[in-house]
Amino acid sequence: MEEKVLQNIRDAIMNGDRAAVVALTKAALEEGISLKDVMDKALIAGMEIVGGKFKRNEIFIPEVLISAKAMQEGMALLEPHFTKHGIKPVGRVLIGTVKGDLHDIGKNIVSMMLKGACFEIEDLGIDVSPQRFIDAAKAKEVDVIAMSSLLTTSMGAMKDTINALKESGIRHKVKVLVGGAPVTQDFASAIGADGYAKDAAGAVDKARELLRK
Ligand code: B12
Repeated sequence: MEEKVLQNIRDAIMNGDRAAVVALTKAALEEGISLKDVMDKALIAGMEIVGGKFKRNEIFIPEVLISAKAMQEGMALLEPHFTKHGIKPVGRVLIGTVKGDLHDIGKNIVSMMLKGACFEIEDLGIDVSPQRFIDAAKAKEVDVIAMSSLLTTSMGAMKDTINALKESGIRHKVKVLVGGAPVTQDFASAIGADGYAKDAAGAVDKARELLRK
C-alpha cells in the first residue's frame, strides 16, 4: 500500500502533474508515511527518473521544468513538518547556487533541512557571483557559506568564491560547505572548502560539525 502511494507520486512527477503530486503527497502524510520516505523514495526518486530520461534525450528542458515544479510543490508540503519555530538558531548559513548555474532543487532541499535543524538561513538563490556571497557575508555575520553546483562547468565558481573570500579578508571568519551532484570530497579538499556532504541530511551533520570546529 505504502509502496503504491510512493509509486503514484513518482509517476505524477514524471507526468508533471502538479495537482496529483500535491494531492498524493498530502495523502501520504495523512497515512503516516514517514517524511524521509516521502522525500527520498517519492519526490527525489521521481526527479531522479526524470533526470535519467533527460540524460537519454527522451524528454527535454520544458518537461524537466514542469516535473521540477511539481516536485517542488510536493516538497513545500513537507517543509512545515521539518521547520521548528521559536527555537534559538544554532548558527547562520548563507546558501546559494554558484555563478553560471540555475539548478536549485537540491539547494532548496538542503536549505529546508538546515532550517529544520534550527539553522538560520539566508538563501541568495541561483547564479550567485562570488561578490554577492561576499557582500552578504559582510552585511550580516554568518557561520557557514554553503554553495551548490550541479554543472561540471560551474564547479569552478566554488573555487573562485573561496579565492574571493580570501582576497576580501573574511575567509578565516566563515566555514565553507560545498555540495551538488558532480561535487566530491576530493574536489572539496582540492579547492580548500571546509566541508562536503553528498545529500541534505549529510549537509546538516556537516554544518553542525563545522560549527564545533
Ligand atoms: C532539473 C534539472 C534541470 C532544470 C533545473 C530546474 C531547477 N529549478 O533546478 C533545468 C531544466 C532548468 C536544467 C537546465 C540545465 N541542465 Co540540468 N538537470 C536537471 C536534473 C534532471 C535534475 C537535478 C535535480 O534537481 N536533482 C534532484 C536534486 C534533489 O538532487 P541534487 O540537485 O543533486 O541535490 C542533492 C545533492 O546533490 C545535495 N546538494 C545539492 N546542493 C548542495 C549544496 C550543499 C552545500 C550540500 C552540502 C549538498 C548539496 O543535496 C541534495 C539533496 O539531497 C539533472 C540530472 C540529475 N540526475 O541530476 C540535470 C543536469 C544537472 N543538467 C544538466 C545540464 C547539462 C543542463 C543544461 C546545461 C541543459 C542545456 N542544454 O541547457 C541546463 C543548464 C542551465 C544552467 N545554466 O544551470 C546536466 C549536467 C551535466 C554536467 N555534468 O555538467 C545534468 C546532470 C543532466 C545530464 N545528465 O545531462 N536542468
